[in-house]
Amino acid sequence: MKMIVAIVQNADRDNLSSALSEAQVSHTRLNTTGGFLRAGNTTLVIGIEDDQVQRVLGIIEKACKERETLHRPGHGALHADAYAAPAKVLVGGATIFVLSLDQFRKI
Ligand code: 2BA
Repeated sequence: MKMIVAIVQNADRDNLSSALSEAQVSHTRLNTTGGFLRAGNTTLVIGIEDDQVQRVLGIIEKACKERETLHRPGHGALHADAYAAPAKVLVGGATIFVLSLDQFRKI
């Protein structure tokens, strides 16, 4: 059994959630905030059998796009110069952790 933790952009979360549901993949959506941009993103928690991991990673890859966003100085991690120009930052498709689980139980 594995747990996939996938951090995705809010713009992709509904498409991804629908695709996972269509594929009958149970998942939980958490509202989260990126530490660098300090903007909202979504973290999905997915408990899955080992042999389904690649299928789920494929669904995530298909639904999540890379996007350029502006990091505005004064917001987030960079506070050095309030007059500095916004910097372009590439975000996504998804940041994914695949963890081995000792147990998976529903009580
Ligand atoms: P944020 O922390 O808000 O980061 C947004 C984007 O800013 C990142 O996109 C990356 O392109 C850039 N970035 C992050 N930290 C940076 C730094 N110290 N210097 C320069 N640029 C930096 P992604 O890599 O696609 O990450 C998207 C979101 O995934 C992150 O949002 C964070 O919530 C999560 N994430 C990424 N790597 C992680 C990690 N190793 N552990 C936990 N969460 C992670």
